[in-house]
Amino acid sequence: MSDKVASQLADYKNNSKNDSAVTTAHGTPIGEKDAVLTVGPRGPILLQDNAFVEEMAHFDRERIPERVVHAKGAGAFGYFEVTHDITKYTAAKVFSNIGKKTPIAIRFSTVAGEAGSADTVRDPRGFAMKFYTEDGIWDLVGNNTPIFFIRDPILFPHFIHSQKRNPQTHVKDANMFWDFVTLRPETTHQILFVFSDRGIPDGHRHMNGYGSHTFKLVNAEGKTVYCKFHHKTDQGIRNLDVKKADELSGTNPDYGIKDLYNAIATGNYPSWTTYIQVMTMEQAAASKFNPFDLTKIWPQGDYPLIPVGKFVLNRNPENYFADVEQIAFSPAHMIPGIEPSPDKMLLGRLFSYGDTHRHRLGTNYLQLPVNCPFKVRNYQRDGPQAVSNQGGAPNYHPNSFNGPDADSRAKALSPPFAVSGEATRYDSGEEDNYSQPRIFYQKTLDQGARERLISNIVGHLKDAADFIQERAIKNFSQVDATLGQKLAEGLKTHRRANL
Ligand code: HDE
Repeated sequence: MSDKVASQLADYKNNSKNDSAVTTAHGTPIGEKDAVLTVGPRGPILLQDNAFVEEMAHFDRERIPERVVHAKGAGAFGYFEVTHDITKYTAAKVFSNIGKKTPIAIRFSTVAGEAGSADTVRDPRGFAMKFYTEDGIWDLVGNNTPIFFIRDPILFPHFIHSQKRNPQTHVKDANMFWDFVTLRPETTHQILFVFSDRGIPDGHRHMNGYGSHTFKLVNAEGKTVYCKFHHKTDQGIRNLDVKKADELSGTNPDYGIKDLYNAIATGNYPSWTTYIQVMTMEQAAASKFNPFDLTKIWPQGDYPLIPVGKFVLNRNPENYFADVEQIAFSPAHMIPGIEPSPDKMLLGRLFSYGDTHRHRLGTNYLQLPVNCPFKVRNYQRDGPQAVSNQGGAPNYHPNSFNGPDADSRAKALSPPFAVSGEATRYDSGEEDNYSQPRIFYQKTLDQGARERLISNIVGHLKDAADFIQERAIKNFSQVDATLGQKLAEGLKTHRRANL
Protein backbone atom coordinates (compact mmCIF):
# COMPACT_ATOMS: atom_id res chain seq x y z
CA MET A 1 0.00 0.00 0.00
CA SER A 2 1.63 3.30 -1.03
CA ASP A 3 2.00 5.94 1.69
CA LYS A 4 -0.59 8.57 0.73
CA VAL A 5 -0.25 10.14 4.16
CA ALA A 6 3.40 10.96 3.39
CA SER A 7 2.64 12.29 -0.13
CA GLN A 8 -0.46 14.33 0.77
CA LEU A 9 1.10 17.76 0.12
CA ALA A 10 2.74 16.71 -3.14
CA ASP A 11 -0.58 15.19 -4.27
CA TYR A 12 -2.34 18.43 -3.43
CA LYS A 13 0.15 20.37 -5.50
CA ASN A 14 -0.23 18.07 -8.49
CA ASN A 15 -4.01 18.26 -8.38
CA SER A 16 -4.47 22.00 -7.90
CA LYS A 17 -3.60 25.27 -9.63
CA ASN A 18 -1.94 28.21 -7.91
CA ASP A 19 -3.86 30.88 -9.77
CA SER A 20 -5.38 33.17 -7.16
CA ALA A 21 -3.97 35.60 -4.63
CA VAL A 22 -3.96 35.12 -0.89
CA THR A 23 -6.76 37.09 0.79
CA THR A 24 -7.82 38.39 4.17
CA ALA A 25 -10.72 36.61 5.86
CA HIS A 26 -13.03 39.23 4.31
CA GLY A 27 -11.81 38.23 0.89
CA THR A 28 -9.58 41.08 -0.21
CA PRO A 29 -6.21 40.38 -1.85
CA ILE A 30 -3.12 40.87 0.30
CA GLY A 31 -0.18 42.68 -1.28
CA GLU A 32 2.62 41.51 1.02
CA LYS A 33 2.25 38.22 2.90
CA ASP A 34 5.49 37.69 4.80
CA ALA A 35 6.06 40.97 6.61
CA VAL A 36 4.17 43.07 9.16
CA LEU A 37 3.50 46.77 8.55
CA THR A 38 6.17 48.77 10.36
CA VAL A 39 7.50 52.31 10.61
CA GLY A 40 10.92 51.83 9.15
CA PRO A 41 12.55 48.41 8.69
CA ARG A 42 13.07 47.90 12.44
CA GLY A 43 9.55 48.72 13.66
CA PRO A 44 7.40 49.52 15.58
CA ILE A 45 4.30 47.78 14.14
CA LEU A 46 1.24 49.84 13.19
CA LEU A 47 -2.14 48.83 14.59
CA GLN A 48 -3.65 49.47 11.19
CA ASP A 49 -2.03 46.24 9.92
CA ASN A 50 -5.37 44.45 9.83
CA ALA A 51 -3.98 41.50 7.87
CA PHE A 52 -1.68 40.80 10.84
CA VAL A 53 -4.18 41.54 13.62
CA GLU A 54 -6.83 39.39 11.95
CA GLU A 55 -4.41 36.50 11.39
CA MET A 56 -3.22 36.55 15.01
CA ALA A 57 -6.72 36.89 16.43
CA HIS A 58 -7.87 33.91 14.41
CA PHE A 59 -4.82 31.86 15.34
CA ASP A 60 -5.39 32.60 19.03
CA ARG A 61 -8.77 30.91 18.70
CA GLU A 62 -7.79 27.93 16.53
CA ARG A 63 -8.40 25.23 19.12
CA ILE A 64 -11.80 24.17 20.31
CA PRO A 65 -12.19 22.02 23.40
CA GLU A 66 -11.27 18.44 22.63
CA ARG A 67 -13.93 15.81 23.20
CA VAL A 68 -14.07 15.04 26.94
CA VAL A 69 -13.82 11.37 25.95
CA HIS A 70 -12.97 9.85 22.54
CA ALA A 71 -10.65 12.80 21.81
CA LYS A 72 -8.32 10.92 19.42
CA GLY A 73 -9.96 9.74 16.25
CA ALA A 74 -9.94 9.05 12.54
CA GLY A 75 -12.81 9.83 10.19
CA ALA A 76 -13.97 8.76 6.74
CA PHE A 77 -16.98 8.87 4.44
CA GLY A 78 -18.80 6.35 2.30
CA TYR A 79 -22.18 4.73 1.85
CA PHE A 80 -24.49 2.21 3.48
CA GLU A 81 -26.32 -0.21 1.17
CA VAL A 82 -29.36 -2.31 2.04
CA THR A 83 -28.88 -5.96 1.05
CA HIS A 84 -31.81 -7.58 2.91
CA ASP A 85 -35.39 -6.53 3.52
CA ILE A 86 -36.15 -5.63 7.14
CA THR A 87 -39.25 -3.52 6.45
CA LYS A 88 -41.32 -5.93 8.52
CA TYR A 89 -39.43 -4.56 11.53
CA THR A 90 -38.86 -0.92 10.66
CA ALA A 91 -40.23 1.74 8.33
CA ALA A 92 -37.04 3.81 8.64
CA LYS A 93 -36.43 5.09 5.11
CA VAL A 94 -32.76 4.18 5.26
CA PHE A 95 -33.88 0.51 5.09
CA SER A 96 -36.81 0.98 2.67
CA ASN A 97 -35.62 -1.19 -0.22
CA ILE A 98 -32.86 -3.56 -1.22
CA GLY A 99 -30.11 -1.77 -3.11
CA LYS A 100 -30.81 1.58 -1.48
CA LYS A 101 -27.65 3.55 -0.73
CA THR A 102 -27.32 6.23 1.94
CA PRO A 103 -24.25 8.44 2.40
CA ILE A 104 -22.49 7.95 5.73
CA ALA A 105 -19.71 9.45 7.81
CA ILE A 106 -17.80 7.49 10.41
CA ARG A 107 -15.39 8.31 13.22
CA PHE A 108 -13.27 5.72 14.99
CA SER A 109 -11.61 6.68 18.25
CA THR A 110 -9.90 5.60 21.42
CA VAL A 111 -11.67 6.64 24.62
CA ALA A 112 -9.46 7.74 27.49
CA GLY A 113 -6.48 9.43 25.82
CA GLU A 114 -6.21 13.04 24.75
CA ALA A 115 -6.31 14.24 21.14
CA GLY A 116 -2.56 13.65 20.74
CA SER A 117 -2.43 10.22 22.40
CA ALA A 118 -1.33 6.96 20.76
CA ASP A 119 -3.73 4.86 18.70
CA THR A 120 -2.47 1.47 19.84
CA VAL A 121 -3.44 1.52 23.50
CA ARG A 122 -5.68 -0.94 25.35
CA ASP A 123 -9.07 0.76 25.36
CA PRO A 124 -12.47 0.29 23.77
CA ARG A 125 -12.71 1.92 20.34
CA GLY A 126 -15.48 4.33 19.41
CA PHE A 127 -17.39 3.35 16.28
CA ALA A 128 -19.63 6.34 15.53
CA MET A 129 -21.73 6.40 12.37
CA LYS A 130 -23.72 9.23 10.81
CA PHE A 131 -26.32 8.31 8.19
CA TYR A 132 -27.42 11.20 5.96
CA THR A 133 -30.93 9.78 5.34
CA GLU A 134 -33.93 11.22 3.50
CA ASP A 135 -35.52 11.71 6.90
CA GLY A 136 -32.56 13.63 8.31
CA ILE A 137 -29.57 12.53 10.34
CA TRP A 138 -29.44 9.17 12.07
CA ASP A 139 -26.43 8.72 14.35
CA LEU A 140 -25.55 5.24 15.57
CA VAL A 141 -22.88 6.09 18.13
CA GLY A 142 -21.42 2.76 19.12
CA ASN A 143 -18.21 1.09 20.15
CA ASN A 144 -16.22 -1.94 19.00
CA THR A 145 -17.69 -3.82 21.97
CA PRO A 146 -21.29 -5.03 22.29
CA ILE A 147 -21.35 -4.15 26.01
CA PHE A 148 -20.24 -1.34 28.33
CA PHE A 149 -18.70 -0.96 31.80
CA ILE A 150 -21.73 0.39 33.66
CA ARG A 151 -25.50 0.26 33.43
CA ASP A 152 -26.49 3.52 35.14
CA PRO A 153 -25.56 6.78 33.39
CA ILE A 154 -25.04 8.68 36.65
CA LEU A 155 -21.82 6.68 37.11
CA PHE A 156 -20.34 7.75 33.78
CA PRO A 157 -18.43 10.90 34.83
CA HIS A 158 -16.96 8.94 37.77
CA PHE A 159 -16.00 5.99 35.64
CA ILE A 160 -14.31 8.36 33.15
CA HIS A 161 -12.49 10.28 35.90
CA SER A 162 -11.07 6.98 37.13
CA GLN A 163 -9.68 6.21 33.65
CA LYS A 164 -8.16 9.64 33.09
CA ARG A 165 -5.40 11.52 34.92
CA ASN A 166 -4.99 11.76 38.67
CA PRO A 167 -6.03 15.28 39.72
CA GLN A 168 -2.78 15.93 41.61
CA THR A 169 -0.07 13.94 39.82
CA HIS A 170 -1.59 14.39 36.35
CA VAL A 171 -0.70 10.83 35.38
CA LYS A 172 -2.92 7.81 34.79
CA ASP A 173 -3.43 6.03 38.06
CA ALA A 174 -3.93 2.25 38.44
CA ASN A 175 -5.43 2.79 41.90
CA MET A 176 -8.18 5.01 40.53
CA PHE A 177 -8.85 2.64 37.65
CA TRP A 178 -9.05 -0.59 39.68
CA ASP A 179 -10.66 0.99 42.71
CA PHE A 180 -13.66 2.14 40.70
CA VAL A 181 -14.10 -0.99 38.60
CA THR A 182 -13.78 -3.35 41.56
CA LEU A 183 -16.27 -1.34 43.63
CA ARG A 184 -18.71 -1.57 40.71
CA PRO A 185 -18.50 -5.25 39.64
CA GLU A 186 -20.97 -4.70 36.79
CA THR A 187 -17.80 -3.55 34.96
CA THR A 188 -16.43 -7.14 34.98
CA HIS A 189 -17.81 -8.21 31.59
CA GLN A 190 -16.38 -5.23 29.71
CA ILE A 191 -13.11 -5.38 31.67
CA LEU A 192 -12.64 -8.98 30.49
CA PHE A 193 -13.36 -7.90 26.92
CA VAL A 194 -10.96 -4.96 27.04
CA PHE A 195 -8.15 -6.99 28.62
CA SER A 196 -8.60 -9.77 26.06
CA ASP A 197 -6.91 -9.73 22.63
CA ARG A 198 -9.68 -7.51 21.25
CA GLY A 199 -8.60 -4.71 23.61
CA ILE A 200 -5.96 -3.61 21.08
CA PRO A 201 -7.34 -3.84 17.53
CA ASP A 202 -4.90 -3.63 14.63
CA GLY A 203 -5.96 -0.21 13.34
CA HIS A 204 -9.61 0.67 12.78
CA ARG A 205 -10.36 -1.53 9.78
CA HIS A 206 -10.02 -4.88 11.51
CA MET A 207 -12.60 -4.58 14.24
CA ASN A 208 -16.35 -5.05 14.51
CA GLY A 209 -18.75 -2.28 15.48
CA TYR A 210 -21.85 -2.46 17.66
CA GLY A 211 -24.75 -0.11 18.33
CA SER A 212 -24.39 -1.75 21.77
CA HIS A 213 -27.68 -0.47 23.21
CA THR A 214 -31.11 -1.94 22.74
CA PHE A 215 -33.17 0.18 20.34
CA LYS A 216 -36.83 0.02 19.38
CA LEU A 217 -37.86 -0.42 15.75
CA VAL A 218 -41.28 0.63 14.47
CA ASN A 219 -42.79 -0.70 11.23
CA ALA A 220 -45.31 0.91 8.89
CA GLU A 221 -48.22 -0.53 10.92
CA GLY A 222 -46.84 1.02 14.09
CA LYS A 223 -45.75 -2.43 15.44
CA THR A 224 -42.61 -2.38 17.56
CA VAL A 225 -39.74 -4.77 18.33
CA TYR A 226 -36.49 -4.27 20.20
CA CYS A 227 -33.23 -4.59 18.32
CA LYS A 228 -29.45 -4.45 18.50
CA PHE A 229 -27.09 -3.47 15.67
CA HIS A 230 -23.89 -5.35 14.77
CA HIS A 231 -21.30 -4.48 12.10
CA LYS A 232 -18.85 -7.24 11.23
CA THR A 233 -15.60 -6.23 9.58
CA ASP A 234 -15.13 -7.70 6.08
CA GLN A 235 -11.36 -7.30 6.57
CA GLY A 236 -11.42 -9.92 9.35
CA ILE A 237 -10.68 -9.32 13.01
CA ARG A 238 -7.01 -8.54 13.64
CA ASN A 239 -5.47 -7.49 16.93
CA LEU A 240 -2.01 -6.30 17.92
CA ASP A 241 0.06 -8.16 20.45
CA VAL A 242 1.00 -6.16 23.50
CA LYS A 243 4.69 -5.79 22.65
CA LYS A 244 4.06 -4.59 19.11
CA ALA A 245 1.35 -2.20 20.30
CA ASP A 246 3.67 -0.69 22.93
CA GLU A 247 6.38 -0.24 20.33
CA LEU A 248 3.99 1.47 17.92
CA SER A 249 2.80 3.83 20.66
CA GLY A 250 6.32 5.25 20.68
CA THR A 251 7.33 5.00 17.03
CA ASN A 252 4.02 5.48 15.21
CA PRO A 253 1.37 6.91 17.55
CA ASP A 254 -0.97 7.74 14.64
CA TYR A 255 -0.93 4.16 13.37
CA GLY A 256 -4.72 3.87 13.18
CA ILE A 257 -5.27 7.18 11.38
CA LYS A 258 -2.53 6.42 8.84
CA ASP A 259 -3.75 2.90 8.16
CA LEU A 260 -7.30 4.09 7.43
CA TYR A 261 -6.21 7.08 5.33
CA ASN A 262 -3.77 5.08 3.23
CA ALA A 263 -6.23 2.24 2.67
CA ILE A 264 -8.90 4.61 1.36
CA ALA A 265 -6.49 6.79 -0.62
CA THR A 266 -5.20 3.74 -2.50
CA GLY A 267 -8.65 2.36 -3.31
CA ASN A 268 -8.49 -0.41 -0.74
CA TYR A 269 -11.91 0.52 0.66
CA PRO A 270 -12.78 -1.07 3.99
CA SER A 271 -16.29 -2.46 4.44
CA TRP A 272 -18.48 -3.98 7.11
CA THR A 273 -21.62 -6.15 7.02
CA THR A 274 -24.51 -4.98 9.18
CA TYR A 275 -26.86 -7.29 11.07
CA ILE A 276 -29.62 -6.82 13.61
CA GLN A 277 -30.84 -8.97 16.46
CA VAL A 278 -34.55 -8.73 17.13
CA MET A 279 -36.50 -9.35 20.34
CA THR A 280 -40.27 -9.08 20.39
CA MET A 281 -42.02 -7.07 23.11
CA GLU A 282 -43.34 -10.37 24.52
CA GLN A 283 -39.87 -11.94 24.56
CA ALA A 284 -38.52 -8.84 26.31
CA ALA A 285 -41.22 -9.00 28.98
CA ALA A 286 -40.47 -12.70 29.60
CA SER A 287 -36.65 -12.47 29.32
CA LYS A 288 -34.68 -13.95 32.21
CA PHE A 289 -32.05 -11.23 31.90
CA ASN A 290 -32.73 -7.51 31.59
CA PRO A 291 -32.65 -6.89 27.82
CA PHE A 292 -31.98 -3.18 28.46
CA ASP A 293 -28.85 -3.83 30.52
CA LEU A 294 -25.85 -2.54 28.55
CA THR A 295 -23.44 -4.81 30.43
CA LYS A 296 -25.10 -7.82 28.77
CA ILE A 297 -25.22 -9.24 25.28
CA TRP A 298 -28.24 -10.94 23.78
CA PRO A 299 -27.21 -14.59 23.17
CA GLN A 300 -27.07 -15.17 19.43
CA GLY A 301 -28.43 -18.71 19.88
CA ASP A 302 -31.71 -17.18 21.10
CA TYR A 303 -31.64 -13.98 19.05
CA PRO A 304 -29.85 -14.80 15.79
CA LEU A 305 -28.13 -12.23 13.60
CA ILE A 306 -30.34 -11.04 10.74
CA PRO A 307 -28.42 -9.59 7.78
CA VAL A 308 -29.37 -6.05 6.77
CA GLY A 309 -26.72 -4.41 4.62
CA LYS A 310 -23.15 -3.35 4.24
CA PHE A 311 -21.17 -0.17 4.32
CA VAL A 312 -18.08 0.92 2.50
CA LEU A 313 -15.67 3.75 3.32
CA ASN A 314 -14.41 5.25 0.07
CA ARG A 315 -13.57 8.89 0.82
CA ASN A 316 -11.04 10.47 3.13
CA PRO A 317 -11.79 13.77 4.87
CA GLU A 318 -10.83 16.76 2.76
CA ASN A 319 -10.01 18.75 5.84
CA TYR A 320 -9.58 17.03 9.20
CA PHE A 321 -10.83 19.89 11.34
CA ALA A 322 -13.95 20.64 9.28
CA ASP A 323 -14.85 17.02 8.63
CA VAL A 324 -13.71 15.12 11.72
CA GLU A 325 -12.94 17.47 14.60
CA GLN A 326 -16.24 19.27 14.06
CA ILE A 327 -18.34 16.20 13.36
CA ALA A 328 -20.84 15.83 16.18
CA PHE A 329 -22.66 12.56 16.78
CA SER A 330 -25.60 12.16 19.10
CA PRO A 331 -27.61 9.08 20.03
CA ALA A 332 -30.57 11.48 20.23
CA HIS A 333 -30.39 11.91 16.44
CA MET A 334 -32.87 9.20 15.47
CA ILE A 335 -35.23 9.02 12.51
CA PRO A 336 -38.85 7.87 12.23
CA GLY A 337 -38.86 4.06 12.56
CA ILE A 338 -36.02 3.95 15.11
CA GLU A 339 -36.68 4.88 18.74
CA PRO A 340 -34.96 4.54 22.10
CA SER A 341 -35.66 1.54 24.34
CA PRO A 342 -35.87 1.96 28.15
CA ASP A 343 -32.06 1.32 28.37
CA LYS A 344 -31.03 3.85 31.06
CA MET A 345 -27.60 4.32 29.56
CA LEU A 346 -29.05 5.18 26.16
CA LEU A 347 -31.52 7.59 27.73
CA GLY A 348 -28.71 9.25 29.71
CA ARG A 349 -26.71 9.64 26.51
CA LEU A 350 -29.63 11.29 24.70
CA PHE A 351 -29.06 14.37 26.85
CA SER A 352 -25.27 14.38 27.12
CA TYR A 353 -24.16 14.57 23.50
CA GLY A 354 -26.14 17.62 22.37
CA ASP A 355 -25.08 19.30 25.59
CA THR A 356 -21.37 18.70 24.99
CA HIS A 357 -21.71 19.81 21.35
CA ARG A 358 -23.30 23.11 22.36
CA HIS A 359 -20.34 23.64 24.67
CA ARG A 360 -17.63 22.38 22.29
CA LEU A 361 -18.93 23.66 18.96
CA GLY A 362 -21.67 26.16 19.78
CA THR A 363 -25.44 26.46 19.70
CA ASN A 364 -25.63 26.14 15.93
CA TYR A 365 -23.36 23.10 15.62
CA LEU A 366 -25.97 21.39 13.47
CA GLN A 367 -25.54 24.08 10.82
CA LEU A 368 -22.00 22.88 10.11
CA PRO A 369 -22.21 21.10 6.74
CA VAL A 370 -20.72 17.81 8.01
CA ASN A 371 -23.36 17.61 10.74
CA CYS A 372 -26.42 18.42 8.68
CA PRO A 373 -26.23 19.22 5.00
CA PHE A 374 -30.04 19.39 4.78
CA LYS A 375 -32.36 22.32 4.45
CA VAL A 376 -33.81 22.43 7.95
CA ARG A 377 -37.24 24.00 8.54
CA ASN A 378 -38.09 24.81 12.13
CA TYR A 379 -38.51 27.68 14.56
CA GLN A 380 -35.00 27.89 16.02
CA ARG A 381 -33.31 31.17 15.16
CA ASP A 382 -30.18 33.24 15.78
CA GLY A 383 -27.33 32.46 18.18
CA PRO A 384 -23.62 32.51 17.32
CA GLN A 385 -22.71 31.66 13.70
CA ALA A 386 -26.29 31.30 12.47
CA VAL A 387 -25.39 30.75 8.83
CA SER A 388 -28.68 29.21 7.83
CA ASN A 389 -31.26 31.34 9.60
CA GLN A 390 -34.28 30.55 7.40
CA GLY A 391 -34.81 33.96 5.81
CA GLY A 392 -38.26 35.47 6.16
CA ALA A 393 -40.06 32.30 7.26
CA PRO A 394 -42.26 32.72 10.35
CA ASN A 395 -40.34 32.15 13.60
CA TYR A 396 -43.31 31.12 15.79
CA HIS A 397 -45.76 28.20 15.77
CA PRO A 398 -48.67 27.91 15.20
CA ASN A 399 -48.85 30.50 12.44
CA SER A 400 -50.96 31.33 9.39
CA PHE A 401 -48.05 32.08 7.03
CA ASN A 402 -46.72 28.81 5.61
CA GLY A 403 -44.45 27.92 8.50
CA PRO A 404 -43.69 24.16 8.68
CA ASP A 405 -46.19 21.84 10.39
CA ALA A 406 -46.05 18.45 12.11
CA ASP A 407 -45.65 15.35 9.95
CA SER A 408 -48.33 12.66 10.16
CA ARG A 409 -46.00 9.81 9.09
CA ALA A 410 -43.49 10.71 11.81
CA LYS A 411 -46.37 10.71 14.29
CA ALA A 412 -47.57 7.28 13.19
CA LEU A 413 -44.04 5.91 13.53
CA SER A 414 -43.80 7.04 17.12
CA PRO A 415 -46.64 5.04 18.67
CA PRO A 416 -47.59 5.52 22.33
CA PHE A 417 -45.94 3.15 24.78
CA ALA A 418 -46.87 2.14 28.31
CA VAL A 419 -44.68 2.78 31.33
CA SER A 420 -45.35 1.80 34.91
CA GLY A 421 -43.54 1.32 38.21
CA GLU A 422 -42.52 3.25 41.27
CA ALA A 423 -40.20 6.16 40.72
CA THR A 424 -37.06 5.92 42.85
CA ARG A 425 -33.29 5.58 42.39
CA TYR A 426 -32.62 1.87 41.82
CA ASP A 427 -28.98 0.92 42.40
CA SER A 428 -28.42 -1.92 39.93
CA GLY A 429 -24.88 -2.68 41.15
CA GLU A 430 -25.59 -6.22 42.24
CA GLU A 431 -27.67 -7.37 39.27
CA ASP A 432 -26.22 -10.62 37.90
CA ASN A 433 -22.68 -9.38 37.28
CA TYR A 434 -20.93 -12.67 36.63
CA SER A 435 -23.01 -15.10 34.55
CA GLN A 436 -22.21 -13.64 31.12
CA PRO A 437 -18.55 -12.88 31.99
CA ARG A 438 -18.32 -16.56 33.00
CA ILE A 439 -19.53 -17.67 29.55
CA PHE A 440 -17.09 -15.22 27.92
CA TYR A 441 -14.16 -16.53 29.97
CA GLN A 442 -14.99 -20.22 29.85
CA LYS A 443 -16.55 -20.60 26.38
CA THR A 444 -15.69 -17.67 24.11
CA LEU A 445 -11.97 -17.55 24.91
CA ASP A 446 -9.68 -20.49 24.16
CA GLN A 447 -6.82 -21.53 26.42
CA GLY A 448 -4.27 -19.22 24.79
CA ALA A 449 -6.64 -16.24 24.91
CA ARG A 450 -7.34 -16.93 28.60
CA GLU A 451 -3.64 -16.93 29.39
CA ARG A 452 -3.05 -13.66 27.53
CA LEU A 453 -6.04 -12.13 29.32
CA ILE A 454 -4.57 -13.07 32.70
CA SER A 455 -1.17 -11.70 31.79
CA ASN A 456 -2.74 -8.44 30.52
CA ILE A 457 -4.73 -7.97 33.72
CA VAL A 458 -1.72 -8.75 35.91
CA GLY A 459 0.40 -6.30 33.87
CA HIS A 460 -1.99 -3.48 34.77
CA LEU A 461 -3.45 -4.49 38.14
CA LYS A 462 0.05 -4.95 39.60
CA ASP A 463 0.33 -1.17 39.93
CA ALA A 464 -2.70 -0.91 42.22
CA ALA A 465 -2.54 -1.13 46.02
CA ASP A 466 -2.75 -4.57 47.67
CA PHE A 467 -6.25 -4.13 49.02
CA ILE A 468 -7.51 -3.20 45.56
CA GLN A 469 -5.71 -6.18 44.02
CA GLU A 470 -7.40 -8.40 46.60
CA ARG A 471 -10.81 -6.98 45.84
CA ALA A 472 -10.19 -7.56 42.13
CA ILE A 473 -9.14 -11.17 42.74
CA LYS A 474 -12.30 -11.71 44.77
CA ASN A 475 -14.46 -10.31 41.97
CA PHE A 476 -12.73 -12.25 39.21
CA SER A 477 -12.98 -15.46 41.31
CA GLN A 478 -16.74 -15.12 41.08
CA VAL A 479 -16.43 -15.28 37.29
CA ASP A 480 -14.28 -18.40 37.52
CA ALA A 481 -12.34 -19.81 40.46
CA THR A 482 -9.27 -20.63 38.35
CA LEU A 483 -9.23 -17.13 36.90
CA GLY A 484 -9.08 -15.70 40.43
CA GLN A 485 -6.42 -18.19 41.44
CA LYS A 486 -4.21 -17.52 38.42
CA LEU A 487 -4.48 -13.79 38.91
CA ALA A 488 -3.49 -14.20 42.56
CA GLU A 489 -0.46 -16.25 41.50
CA GLY A 490 0.51 -13.74 38.82
CA LEU A 491 0.22 -10.84 41.22
CA LYS A 492 2.13 -12.47 44.08
CA THR A 493 5.44 -11.14 42.90
CA HIS A 494 4.02 -7.65 42.54
CA ARG A 495 2.48 -7.01 45.96
CA ARG A 496 2.81 -3.36 46.94
CA ALA A 497 2.70 -1.66 50.29
CA ASN A 498 -0.83 -1.03 51.44
CA LEU A 499 -1.99 2.53 50.89
FE1 HDE B 1 -20.16 8.37 24.83
N1 HDE B 1 -19.74 10.35 24.93
N2 HDE B 1 -21.08 8.47 26.62
N3 HDE B 1 -20.48 6.34 24.80
N4 HDE B 1 -19.26 8.20 23.05
C1 HDE B 1 -19.07 11.04 24.00
O1 HDE B 1 -19.69 13.15 23.15
C2 HDE B 1 -21.49 9.61 27.22
C3 HDE B 1 -21.11 5.62 25.77
C4 HDE B 1 -19.21 7.12 22.25
O2 HDE B 1 -16.52 10.11 17.39
C5 HDE B 1 -19.09 12.52 24.26
O3 HDE B 1 -19.08 14.33 21.34
C6 HDE B 1 -22.30 9.31 28.37
C7 HDE B 1 -21.44 4.31 25.30
C8 HDE B 1 -18.47 7.42 21.04
O4 HDE B 1 -17.30 12.04 18.02
C9 HDE B 1 -20.00 12.66 25.49
C10 HDE B 1 -22.35 7.94 28.45
C11 HDE B 1 -20.99 4.26 24.01
C12 HDE B 1 -18.09 8.75 21.17
C13 HDE B 1 -20.32 11.21 25.79
C14 HDE B 1 -21.58 7.42 27.34
C15 HDE B 1 -20.38 5.54 23.73
C16 HDE B 1 -18.61 9.22 22.44
C17 HDE B 1 -17.75 13.18 24.37
C18 HDE B 1 -23.01 7.07 29.50
C19 HDE B 1 -21.03 3.10 23.01
C20 HDE B 1 -17.27 9.56 20.21
C21 HDE B 1 -17.57 13.97 23.10
C22 HDE B 1 -24.39 7.30 29.73
C23 HDE B 1 -22.29 2.45 22.88
C24 HDE B 1 -18.10 10.14 19.11
C25 HDE B 1 -18.82 13.85 22.40
C26 HDE B 1 -17.25 10.82 18.09
C27 HDE B 1 -18.48 10.53 22.91
C28 HDE B 1 -21.15 10.88 26.80
C29 HDE B 1 -21.37 6.04 27.13
C30 HDE B 1 -19.78 5.82 22.46
C31 HDE B 1 -19.48 13.43 26.64
C32 HDE B 1 -22.94 10.33 29.28
C33 HDE B 1 -22.18 3.24 26.07
C34 HDE B 1 -18.17 6.49 19.90
O5 HDE B 1 -21.13 13.37 25.22
